[in-house]
Amino acid sequence: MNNPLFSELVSDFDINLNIKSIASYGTGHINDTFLVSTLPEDAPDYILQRKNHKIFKDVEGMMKNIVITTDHIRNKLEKAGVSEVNRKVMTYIPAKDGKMYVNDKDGNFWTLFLFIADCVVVENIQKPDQAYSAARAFGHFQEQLSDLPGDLLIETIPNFHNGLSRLKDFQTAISNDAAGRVSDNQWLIKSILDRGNEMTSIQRGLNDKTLPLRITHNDTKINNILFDQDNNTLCIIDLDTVMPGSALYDFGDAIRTLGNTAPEDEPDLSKITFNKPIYEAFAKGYLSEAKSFLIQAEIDNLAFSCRYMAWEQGMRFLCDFLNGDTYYKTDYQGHNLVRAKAQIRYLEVLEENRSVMEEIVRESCLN
Ligand code: ADP
Ligand code: GN1
Ligand code: MG
Repeated sequence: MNNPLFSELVSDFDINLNIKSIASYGTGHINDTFLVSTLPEDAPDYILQRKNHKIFKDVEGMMKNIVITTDHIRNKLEKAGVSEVNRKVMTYIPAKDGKMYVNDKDGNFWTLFLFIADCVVVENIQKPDQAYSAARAFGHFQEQLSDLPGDLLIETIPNFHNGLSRLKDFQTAISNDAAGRVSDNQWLIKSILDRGNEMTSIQRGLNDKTLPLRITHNDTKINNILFDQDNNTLCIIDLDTVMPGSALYDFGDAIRTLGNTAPEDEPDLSKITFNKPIYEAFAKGYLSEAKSFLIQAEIDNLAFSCRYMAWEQGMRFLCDFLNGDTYYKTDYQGHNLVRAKAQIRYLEVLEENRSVMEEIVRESCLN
C-alpha cells in the first residue's frame, strides 16, 4: 500500500524520508499502526500511528507525557554510557510546526516514531527466561521513572485502572442495556458484580494512601515489549498510558497475558490454565528489580493484583459488549463477549491457584 495521503502526512514531520511503502502493522486494539519502509534498504524505518483520539481525549497532553518520559529515560541511558540508545527507548519525531503530532483534514492525530529493527514481538511467551527478562524490564522501567515528579504527567485516560469507577461504568452499561444484550448474559454479569467488593481493594488502598501512586506503564501486555533475536529485552513501547498509577497494575496486567496458557480471547475455556513456571519466572524477575522500592503493602498485594487485572479486563470487555462494541477493535460479532468469558475463566483459574501464587511471591522476596 502506498496511499499518497500517508506520504503527505509523513512529509509534515521534521524528517526527510525516501518512502518505499507504508503498510498496516501490529495487532493493537486501540491505535492504527503503519510501518513506513524507507530506501535505501539499510536506512531506518518508521512507524506512523493514528492515535485514537476518541479514547485519548487530550493527545497533546499524552504526547507531552511521552516526551517527558522518553527524554528522562534517554538521559539516564546516555549518562550510563549505554550503547544503541535508540533501540532501548522510543524516539518520536516532531512535526515541522514543533508539535509532536500532525492533524489530518478529518481531525485525526498522527505520530511518527523510529521503528526498532530486528526486534521480536512475542504474543504468547512460553519460555520462563523470556518472562524473567520481561519482568526485569518492566520493573526497571518503573525504577527509571521513580524520580520523575508525578504531577508533571497528566492522566491520559482518567481513572484508567480505577476499579471503583470501572465498576460504576459497568453498572451504568447494565442499566442502559444499549445493545439489548444484558438478559442473555446474567450469569457472567453476576460473577463480576459478586466480586465487586473484594476487587476494588487496590483502589481503596490508593484512595486512603496505604498504597502509593507511582509513575507506571499501565498497559504491560506482553506485546508491548520488544526483544532482540537473542531473547534480551530491548525496549518498552506503547507509552500512551504512562501516567500515575499503581505498580500492582503493571504486575497484574503482565500476568494477565503471560500467566495464561491461552490467548486473552480463547473461545475454548478448557485451554485456559495457569502457567506456573512463567508466573514464577516473572515474579522472580520483577522482584529482583522492584524489591528495592516497593513497600510491604504492595508486595502483599502482588499475587492479588493478577486476579484484579483479570477481573477488571473481563468487566471492561463485557462493558464494551453491553454498550454495543464501541471501544475495542473487534474481529467478529461477539468477540468482546468471548474475551470477557475468557478473562473471567482465567480469574477462576487464578483463584484456584491463589496460595501457590502467594507463596511464589514470598519466596521470590527472599532471593
Ligand atoms: P497499540 O496501542 O494499538 O497496541 P502499539 O504502540 O503497541 O499500538 O503498536 C502496535 C505494534 O507495533 C506493537 O505491538 C509492535 O508490534 C509494533 N511496534 C510499535 N512500536 C514499535 C517500535 N518502536 N519498533 C518496532 N515495532 C513497534
Ligand atoms: C488495549 O492498545 P493495546 O491493544 O495494547 C487497552 C488495554 C487493554 C488491552 C486488552 C488504552 O491495549 O488497557 O488491557 O487492550 N488499551 C487501552 O488487550 O484501553
Ligand atoms: Mg500495544
